[in-house]
Amino acid sequence: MNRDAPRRTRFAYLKGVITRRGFLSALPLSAAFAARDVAPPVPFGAAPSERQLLWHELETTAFLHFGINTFTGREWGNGDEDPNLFQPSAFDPDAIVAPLAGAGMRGVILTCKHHDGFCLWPTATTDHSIRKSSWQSGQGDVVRDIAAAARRHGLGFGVYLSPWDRNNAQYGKPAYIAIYRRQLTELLTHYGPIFEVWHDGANGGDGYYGGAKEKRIIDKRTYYDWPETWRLVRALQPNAVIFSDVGPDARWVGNEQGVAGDPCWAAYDPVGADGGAASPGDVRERESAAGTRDGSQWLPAECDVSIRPGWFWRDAENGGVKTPAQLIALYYQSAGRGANLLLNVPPSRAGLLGERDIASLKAFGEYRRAVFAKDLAAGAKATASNIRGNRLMYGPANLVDGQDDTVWATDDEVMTPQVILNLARRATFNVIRIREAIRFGQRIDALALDRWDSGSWEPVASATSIGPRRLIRLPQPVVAARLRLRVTAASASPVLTEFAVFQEP
Ligand code: FUL
Repeated sequence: MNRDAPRRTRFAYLKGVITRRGFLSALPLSAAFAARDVAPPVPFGAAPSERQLLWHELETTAFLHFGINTFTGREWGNGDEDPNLFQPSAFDPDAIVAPLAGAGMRGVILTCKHHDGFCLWPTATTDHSIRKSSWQSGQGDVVRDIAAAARRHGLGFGVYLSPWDRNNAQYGKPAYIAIYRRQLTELLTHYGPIFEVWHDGANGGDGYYGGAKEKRIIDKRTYYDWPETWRLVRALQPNAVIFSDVGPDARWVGNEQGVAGDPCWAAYDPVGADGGAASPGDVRERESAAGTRDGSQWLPAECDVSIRPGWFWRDAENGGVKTPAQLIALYYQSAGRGANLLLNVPPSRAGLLGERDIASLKAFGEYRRAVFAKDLAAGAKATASNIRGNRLMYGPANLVDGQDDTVWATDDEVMTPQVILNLARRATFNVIRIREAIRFGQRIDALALDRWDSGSWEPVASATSIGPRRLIRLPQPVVAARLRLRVTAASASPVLTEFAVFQEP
């Protein structure tokens, strides 16, 4: 999986050698010479592909559950709906996407087809689609419109295509797999770059199935021949991250509450419910939240959760929209543990987001901008117990330079180093952000933080897994003139890119 990804120069750590050459040449010749001999750290364990590195940077993304269920009030449509029920009266893709962008979402995934089989684009594969609705004279294409709006607002666009199809007469037979792949091909070739392809684990059961109205159970391990479908995705959209219960790029976190495990390891070796091979829809969910410390695959967690009680819009649930405080708490429990948050905000029958949903998104976005705009440790004077090869390019100043492509690294045998930040001015803070340079794998097992304000070190917090991002939200603000980060356990010499502190308003 890591081999076929294109190289991304922006993450080339050796770039530092070039950009800092002017600085290095000001050093005594011996130091500059010694520097040249230091090899970068060797990645530890499973490490992310280029497409996964890009995906980690998204941090928070949005889900849009929209379709025939929006008009029937159901969570799982049976597949026997009249397509003409799909009549969003004031559909406005920009009005849907703009509040998501305002909340800091960097991608949006649309339910192009849910379990009912109703397609939101004019597919050639079935009549159970938007083409059979009189809406926009049968010319409507919600996939096209949301994809275009996402691009206008700077968000990536992703597709959810339910493997289970309760409408299709062929479901359960080999012919349906060919149809599913044709649908995927349409989605991956007509709508520009796709950042994520989402395969649901809910598979097989009662349905309409072209009028057969029966129960169809499939073998989750063999029926879909997932490896072949994923080869198709790779061929059509090489940069798209493929999500399912078992990856191959991102894993379901194992719950629909949006909460990652603590710890939450990016690596994961999924096991089927019966202890055998795992597949989408057949995984020991309780193990998905934490992942596998020494797992063989980089399969980071994605935390899906709805802003409303249900995945689809229902007027009766307007009172259950999550508050800004709830969204903020979820952010710390998902993105703050190194996972990505996938927040569902379902459009209404009007084809718009609800007022309360928009208000919560707005406040969530304002919170994020207010808190994370100012790193109070930026520019602090940093000293470390060890620096890899005594090289400036691996020095602790890289933790507070605001750049994600510079690192503090230690010599290979130094597993539990510490770094001290002398803050430019005494700071009051209650949020801490630490990032590992995950290109080198997830190396740290535990760390502790201390503060110095009046003559002694005092413990502030501790954490286990770090990965792409660890946020610690203290119950009360604390004051510090100096900060100390102690790596207390590691599986390989630490490579960190950020140590930042912030103050909630
Ligand atoms: C589940 C589905 O069954 C729900 O309807 C929803 O789409 C959720 C995101 O995934 O497995």
